[in-house]
Amino acid sequence: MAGVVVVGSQWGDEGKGKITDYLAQKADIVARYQGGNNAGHTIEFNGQKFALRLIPSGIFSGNDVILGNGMVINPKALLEEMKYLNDANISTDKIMISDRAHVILPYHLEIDEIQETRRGANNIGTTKKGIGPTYVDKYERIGIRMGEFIDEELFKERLQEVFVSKIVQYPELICNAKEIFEEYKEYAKIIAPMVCDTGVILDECLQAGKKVLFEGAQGTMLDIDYGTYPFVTSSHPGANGVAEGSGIGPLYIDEAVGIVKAYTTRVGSGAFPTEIEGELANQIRERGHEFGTVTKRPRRIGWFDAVVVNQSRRMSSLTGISLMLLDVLSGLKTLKICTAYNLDGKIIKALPSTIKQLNKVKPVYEEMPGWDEDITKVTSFEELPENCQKYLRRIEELINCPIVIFSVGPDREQTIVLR
Ligand code: 2SA
Ligand code: MG
Repeated sequence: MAGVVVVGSQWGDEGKGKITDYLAQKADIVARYQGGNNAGHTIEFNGQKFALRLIPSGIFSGNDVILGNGMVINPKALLEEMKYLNDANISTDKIMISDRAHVILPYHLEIDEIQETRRGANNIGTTKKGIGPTYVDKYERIGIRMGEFIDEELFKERLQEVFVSKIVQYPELICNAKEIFEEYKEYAKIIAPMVCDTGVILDECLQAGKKVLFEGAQGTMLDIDYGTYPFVTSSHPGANGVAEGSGIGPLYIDEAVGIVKAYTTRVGSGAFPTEIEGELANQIRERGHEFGTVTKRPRRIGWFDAVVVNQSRRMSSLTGISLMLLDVLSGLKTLKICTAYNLDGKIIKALPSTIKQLNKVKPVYEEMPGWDEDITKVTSFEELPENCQKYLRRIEELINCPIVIFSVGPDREQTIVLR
């Protein structure tokens, strides 16, 4: 192994934090390559629960951790998260931040809010962390990158220049450049020693045969190109985003583990073909604690959608699946799996590109009998009830990818590694 990537393979919140934490123990370095503090990775061990937004989960294993160039980083949120970890006696000395990562500033947060309001009923349901507006600046080529941010003079200059154009576009902005500068130049001083060319560091590690774990955030259905556009985030959460967002080439990636729930969830707006509502959805939501880590929003619930996961396998060249929250399904009489979509009478096996079509598709379901047993103490595949084993085997067949890990509870001990 050289490079391994952990990929959210539905709409995010699949339980990546837990698997990253597990795999991080075998890696030398852990890197994030996209997104920002819109992520919410929950890790539980020794009866303690941590929620990370920006810092890679490898921080708990004492790994070197990298915030890659493909990320958008809110300096204030980063320092808060470091303090949160330090207060729990977890060292943050090994954080490295790409000099090319883009900086989220207060106007990005305000603009995120303003845009969502302007969208009205068609709002995306963003996390309002300024993610989209910061990526817009990146591609408009006016963004402020970490390398500039930590150069006080340059930061001041760039900020003034950018702010002038922002205030024209968004006259309702409350923040102002002077105050932002005064506050953020202090953050820059603390962050400066962590900023470097992280692509070079990753390359050196990989060349030396060290193990790098790439930690994806969100999920492939939120990919800016291949997700349920425009109800997506502004980055590439899959393995397809690793090279772009970390400064190394794609051939370093040897394994891509897709993290998948045994059912499906989504937060925010947008099409969700296998969505279920009512009592059953409530039951799964409560049992699976399906509420956003960052925003506490109740997540929408649906059946397992093989079309979605199959697309994720394709986009990320998944080599294995980690099936999460399997225990949540115990006690359901019948389980449904979506094997294809029916679009105007035509059976399709890939997601259509427009929301209009996506809103029209009808899932084609296959039904399987459920199981009643409590499986939270299971330690092997063989101990799973027969119907549960069949459910796993069927999923593997449908997505043409082996299940390499399954999980039956939040603790490190409840992760069963198959191969
Ligand atoms: P944004 O803020 O621009 O990235 O939002 C755009 C869409 O992407 C979705 N999105 C997410 N979906 C699931 N989980 C996410 N992270 C947090 C978590 C979410 C939370 O892990 O729990 O706390 O609510 C995440 N981040 C972005 C978002 O819902 C929009 O649909
Ligand atoms: Mg999450």
